[in-house]
Amino acid sequence: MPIAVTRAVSPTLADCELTHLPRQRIDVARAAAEHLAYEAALRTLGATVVRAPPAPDLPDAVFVEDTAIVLDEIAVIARPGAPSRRPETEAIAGLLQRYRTLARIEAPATLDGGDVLRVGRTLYVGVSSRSNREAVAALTGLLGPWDYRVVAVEVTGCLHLKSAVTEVGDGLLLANPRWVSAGRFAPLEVLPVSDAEPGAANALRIGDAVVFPAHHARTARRLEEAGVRVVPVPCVEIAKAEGGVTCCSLLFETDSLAA
Ligand code: CIR
Repeated sequence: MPIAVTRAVSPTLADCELTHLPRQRIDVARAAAEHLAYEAALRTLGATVVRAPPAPDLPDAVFVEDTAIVLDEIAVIARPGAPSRRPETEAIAGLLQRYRTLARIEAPATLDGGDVLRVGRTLYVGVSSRSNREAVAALTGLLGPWDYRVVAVEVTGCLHLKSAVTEVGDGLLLANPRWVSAGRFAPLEVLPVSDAEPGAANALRIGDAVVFPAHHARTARRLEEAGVRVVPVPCVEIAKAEGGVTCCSLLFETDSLAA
């Protein structure tokens, strides 16, 4: 049973962290509507949506992906690189402990979940403005009891590793090769985003489909030509907050009805 943990758009979203984008006016009501459409898309793909308690005073709370890495064996509570985001993790830890044993990333390590791309038993970890090499070492240590391969990947020009590359099918990645070196992922195949859509590499895979921003139509066409089923969602206001489709959920399998 796939679970998708989400968290409501905060009324303070306009005060979000921004790193690579200029601040634009964000229509928070519209962002909330986009988020509802996103949750509906997750449900149509078979996920049970479990909402974490809202955090109206935390502008970036909707981006739950950054607060944890949930694997089959364990959930690792992140230590977000932006200090303003660290208070987001406690409520998520409280929720995830119903499903998994917890471990934590501790200082001086900083890690945003958006920097962790799992492909099979490999975790690619972005070294970015949010996540550091200490986090790569910490994750390697925490996951020692299980057979994961942890691979550091340099990220430049965008916020997170998953802004630059995501998995869209078996053995198939979608990437912006300007932000990450495609060779790092060999022998996986890499489908490049359209040059006109540098921010289009962030897709959320569920089974044989990807949830994907409707405003990246050129890259959507490339995905469909590659045989990937695309489920478009509106994501314009969320994108102004430097968020995308992976950021708004924590997806994992459970056989427990703990929710
Ligand atoms: C931030 O800068 O932290 C938020 N405004 C956006 C976080 C997006 N998260 C993600 O890509 N995983």
